[in-house]
Amino acid sequence: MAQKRDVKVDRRKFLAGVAVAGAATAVATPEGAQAATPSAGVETPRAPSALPPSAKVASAETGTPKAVAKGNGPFASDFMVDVIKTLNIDYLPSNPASSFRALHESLINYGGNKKPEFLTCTHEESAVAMGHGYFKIAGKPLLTLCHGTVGLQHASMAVYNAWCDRVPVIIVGGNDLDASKRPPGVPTFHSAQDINALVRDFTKWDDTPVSLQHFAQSMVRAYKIAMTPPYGPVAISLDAGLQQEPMKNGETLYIPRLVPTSPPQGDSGAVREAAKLLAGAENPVIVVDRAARTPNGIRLLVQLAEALQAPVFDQGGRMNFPKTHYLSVSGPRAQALIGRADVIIGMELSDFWATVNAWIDNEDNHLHGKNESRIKDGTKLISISSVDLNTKANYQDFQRFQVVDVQMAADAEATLPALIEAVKAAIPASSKAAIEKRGETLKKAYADARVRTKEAAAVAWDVSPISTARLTMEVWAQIKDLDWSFIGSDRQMSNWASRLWPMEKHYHHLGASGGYGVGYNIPAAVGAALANREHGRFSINFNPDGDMMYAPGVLWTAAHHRIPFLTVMHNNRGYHQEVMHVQRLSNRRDRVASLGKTIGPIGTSIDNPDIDYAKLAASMGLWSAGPIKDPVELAPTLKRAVEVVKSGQPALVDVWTQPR
Ligand SMILES: Cc1ncc(C[n+]2csc(CCOP(=O)(O)OP(=O)(O)O)c2C)c(N)n1
Ligand SMILES: [Mg+2]
Repeated sequence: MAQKRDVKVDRRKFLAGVAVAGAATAVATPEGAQAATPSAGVETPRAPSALPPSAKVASAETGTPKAVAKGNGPFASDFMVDVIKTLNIDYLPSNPASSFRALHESLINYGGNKKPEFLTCTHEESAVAMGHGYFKIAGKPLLTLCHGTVGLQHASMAVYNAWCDRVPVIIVGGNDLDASKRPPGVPTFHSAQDINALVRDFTKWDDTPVSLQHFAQSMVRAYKIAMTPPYGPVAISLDAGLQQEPMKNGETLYIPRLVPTSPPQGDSGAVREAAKLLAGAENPVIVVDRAARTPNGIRLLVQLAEALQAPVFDQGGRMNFPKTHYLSVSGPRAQALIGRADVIIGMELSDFWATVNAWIDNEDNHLHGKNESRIKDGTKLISISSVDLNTKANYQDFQRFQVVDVQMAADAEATLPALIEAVKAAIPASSKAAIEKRGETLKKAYADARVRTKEAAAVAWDVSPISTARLTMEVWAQIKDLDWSFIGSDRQMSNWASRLWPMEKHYHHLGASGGYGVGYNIPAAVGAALANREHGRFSINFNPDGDMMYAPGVLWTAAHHRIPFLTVMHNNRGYHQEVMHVQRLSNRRDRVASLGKTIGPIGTSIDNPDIDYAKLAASMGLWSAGPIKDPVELAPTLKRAVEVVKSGQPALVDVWTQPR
């Protein structure tokens, strides 16, 4: 067979270790596999479903093989593995399924289960969310194989979260496309004419390759599209037949070289206009959400902020700006500064409207909420956001419409170098003293705000269930001298970690799910911990109870694959967000919320019986402790848990907490 490929990248030789006789070549198959595959040239009718093994097959599967068998390859799915290996993807978290059995078999037997390594997942949603969390640490995507209709249906919420959070995940869905060859029964239920339709509204791109060459192009294209800002998920539907067949004699295939696409940069005229507004502003404010795509983004934001001595309000979609910097603002102080601003630049915001407008839910006589502008008349707004290039019609993740004066459909990080230069050039010498004074005022206000935050954290220090601030600081005391990475979300814990911990590096805070689809936190934490593992970082996760119960099986994945991280449960024994919603409506309607037999309004509590998360974790092989209700017990237990994690294992400590 002629094998002409113009690949220059490093990959396994397709025919390595195989005897080549004349024009006919064969790939060595695992020992004993011969009996399970039809011999070359013999037409074997396709069986309707799995057959009982023949004596020959049974002996091949259970007995000691006598000789190395010859297969009838090379196999199409081996070539697919060659393609995948050029993309430098380290892991493949997946739940196994027949629709991609050929690729699965090639990955572990032909590909040696390396780059990517198969990680066994107990739910497709967990597999995709692992890729989501992993990316935010590693800056590289993972690949997830999904089973036709049902696997992709399970995966879909995680794909949506990745879409909203602008994170690339690559999904290959197995599908038995050819109805005339499709095995009857189960595979038909799991097949569709177009499985990608399930996720098309919240993926950047999808394809259904119909040939091996098409597959090679589609995989490389998918990778490039996913990894071009704005990042996002992509899906490839992969026909089971295409994977399973031997390659055609004489087929000439190549793997396109992967060359990254550069991100879109703001138009130079718009950059100059924005710089002029910022340089001339009396009270400029910088608001960021997913602006720092890489560690360099953090450095660039510091440069811009310092050039202007402007406060930076980090909305927390990523770790954008060091919390330890005196220009970092948050909470009511950030709102007050926005109220005084004459120029506001928003970078990669998911909600510009809510940045400059307030929406008040529980006001009398405003059944649909009360809207209020947060800004002065005439405040100029500038936006740099690559998501303007990524909008689709159906899902409403683009938020309310906001009029903006200078709007760049561009990547903020890629635009920052030009913007910083333009701002420096636009600042008149006469303004330098005023800018410096602005910085001095902000420095003092920063120090005052730190004191107020610490005072607030001390409130109810000794209560049981334990205050979220106390828990946050008890954990901090145990990890502060380590190279720590906060891989969970602190949104439901009054953001105490973001308010109190000295977050500076890109792996100190990862933001949240993006689409607010609950069930993201624990699998994303496992994915992030996986990415931290090779750096020897200590991964720390706070996990809400409701989130944990969507798909706790990912704990087993962490134990099985030795992914070390510490999960501390924020176990408020309920869906507290929804407690507040039902309570709010009851208040508005002047009714007492019905509690039934629970601690919150019916339908919002997770108690009676209380879930024992330590036992749940222990059942899946994790070291665990709790439930801890007395704050005095936290320090010694957390100390032991930290030692366990340092030894390379996952651990979970269950803590009964205050609601927020
Ligand atoms: C998939 C999904 N289902 C339901 C919701 C609605 N929801 C929003 S917050 C929340 C409560 C989650 O409970 P938990 O994770 O324990 O957090 P808590 O509010 O108690 O801190 C729910 C159910 C959602 N956002 N996503
Ligand atoms: Mg809860």
